[in-house]
Amino acid sequence: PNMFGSSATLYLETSHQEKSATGKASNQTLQSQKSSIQSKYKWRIVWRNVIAFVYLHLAAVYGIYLTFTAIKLQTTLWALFLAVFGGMGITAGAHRLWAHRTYKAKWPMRFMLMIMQTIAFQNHIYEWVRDHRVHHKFTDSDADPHNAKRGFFFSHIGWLLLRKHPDVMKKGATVDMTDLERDPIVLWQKKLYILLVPLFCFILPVWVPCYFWNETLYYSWHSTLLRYAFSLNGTWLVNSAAHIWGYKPYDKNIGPTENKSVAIIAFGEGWHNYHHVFPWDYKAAEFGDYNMNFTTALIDFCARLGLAYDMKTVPVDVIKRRAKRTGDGTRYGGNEDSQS
Ligand code: ST9
Ligand code: ZN
Ligand code: ZN
Repeated sequence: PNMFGSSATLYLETSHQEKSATGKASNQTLQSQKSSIQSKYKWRIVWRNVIAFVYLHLAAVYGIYLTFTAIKLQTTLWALFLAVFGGMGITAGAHRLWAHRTYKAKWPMRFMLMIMQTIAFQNHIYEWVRDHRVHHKFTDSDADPHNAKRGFFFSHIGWLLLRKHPDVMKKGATVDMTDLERDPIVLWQKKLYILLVPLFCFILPVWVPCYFWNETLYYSWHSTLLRYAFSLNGTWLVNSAAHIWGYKPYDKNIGPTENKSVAIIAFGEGWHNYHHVFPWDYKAAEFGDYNMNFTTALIDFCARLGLAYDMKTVPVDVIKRRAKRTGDGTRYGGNEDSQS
């Protein structure tokens, strides 16, 4: 095993074995067929991304040190605000609205969510949603962009450091994206992303502390990188940790898990076993409690303002029946009526 996942190792090893095995007569046909298919996939490391992410994480660690020694408190509060604001652009916007259509939103809300999603710099909405829909359709297989079968490192960050597996493109082409192609706000962001990202993820966030409370450019820059690295890792934990550790009350046969720590860090996106079984639920969880699902609170608040509507949920008896049929028994197991 290595950091890009054991299955990738297998691909490299089989292609190597294929060469060395040509002289040997006793090579199983099935084995060599498998090898020739798998050997077509080789890692192609994208060094630009490796360098960028190494720098980002070094700067973020230094940013932690500066936060406790030099950076002004206002600057840190500003960074925290942007982490939450941008994070909600991902959870309420890219994820629950655009990727899964769990509710509908009027255009002023969609516009705000688009700006918030840009602050988070996790690719434009169209690309984010395409990767995410492909992740749901082909979960934990080679066609899943962040296939968790390839290990923690690959599903966390490794997938952003390599060219994609050919299956992602091939099978990904079957995913319908026409709804996003009809949303002018999504198309506008896609077209101008190259300008919007530097502006909303870096330039404005760095400028505000310098202008309003005389923070130094150097400190503001490192605070901004810390905020960005923090939100990225919080998001990536959904793909890594919440596909590895936790209970599977709704379907024990799939990889995604219920992970409370991730739910707290990712504003309610850690109830991932539930989410993969019922992806159309706007709560992305069985329960509506706000403390571990800040995103649901935001959507409900917007609904009260009339900005969000048509929120979809799943009837309790449907959840119960499914949990009893395929769950691991940690919820509604045995006698369903003893638990609320
Ligand atoms: C980032 C994204 O971090 C994080 C997403 C996380 C998702 C989490 C889900 C959980 C939900 C909850 C979130 C909670 C959040 C809480 C916040 C808490 C604080 N289908 O990609 P390319 C085709 S991004 C169909 O270049 P390469 C397509 O034709 C970080 N087709 O592939 C495409 O062309 P076009 C910042 C697909 O060359 C062509 O292939 N961003 C699909 O292999 C080429 O696509 C970065 O760092 C598909 N899925 O490169 C950038 N995909 O687009 C990183 C591709 O023209 N990315 N095609 O249609 C890259 O540099 C590259 O994508 C690459 C692969 C090197 C990784
Ligand atoms: Zn999802
Ligand atoms: Zn997932």
